[in-house]
Amino acid sequence: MENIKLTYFNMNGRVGLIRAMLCYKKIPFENILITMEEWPNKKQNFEFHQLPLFEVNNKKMTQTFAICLYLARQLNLYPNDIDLQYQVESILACRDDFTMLYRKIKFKENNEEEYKTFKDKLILYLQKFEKRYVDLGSNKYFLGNEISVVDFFLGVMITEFCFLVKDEDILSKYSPGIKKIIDNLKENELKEYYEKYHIPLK
Ligand SMILES: N[C@@H](CCC(=O)N[C@@H](CS)C(=O)NCC(=O)O)C(=O)O
Repeated sequence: MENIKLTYFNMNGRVGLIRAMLCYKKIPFENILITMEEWPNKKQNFEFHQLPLFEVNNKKMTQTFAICLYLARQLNLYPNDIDLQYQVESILACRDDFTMLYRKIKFKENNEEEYKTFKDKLILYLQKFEKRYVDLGSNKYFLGNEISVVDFFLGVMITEFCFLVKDEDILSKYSPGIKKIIDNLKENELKEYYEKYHIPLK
């Protein structure tokens, strides 16, 4: 893959894991950041009037889920086994279950009830992810001994969701196996991403 551009806002949001996969695979890319001030005038230029936009040799791609799967396949971060492919798609699809709640928690004054709804939902999902991980054999990575796009999803997006829960270490408490994967990724495969691209949250 050559001549890669990724356009998004100055946040991790939907594209943290895309930046992380490119960084891990040492694929150079232009990390184009649009400010909120610029956005209203630029919005119309983008398909569906939303970001991210991913470009490979001027071929334009939209929709985060599809971009993630395209990249995972290109970069050998996607399993061959159809049951593991189901795991990938099913885990990545969980992102959308959090979109509205995530926005409320991240950008608005916290309302206690919304915070509790977010936290309870995240705990439920962490428990379900942990169960799948155990059922899959509790290996080095989520799907087994090969790293996949799911590990980037856990190490970037789920990590950011957990960070927003300030009053409890829910990752350790409800997903100890997944926490081990994430800690290991942060020391290794995700180290450079966290140093170069991750936008620290307050
Ligand atoms: N289904 C789209 C949703 C994209 C989306 O909601 N993008 C937001 C940023 S996370 C956006 O562009 N917001 C600005 C706007 O809608 O004007 C995807 O997964 O890529």
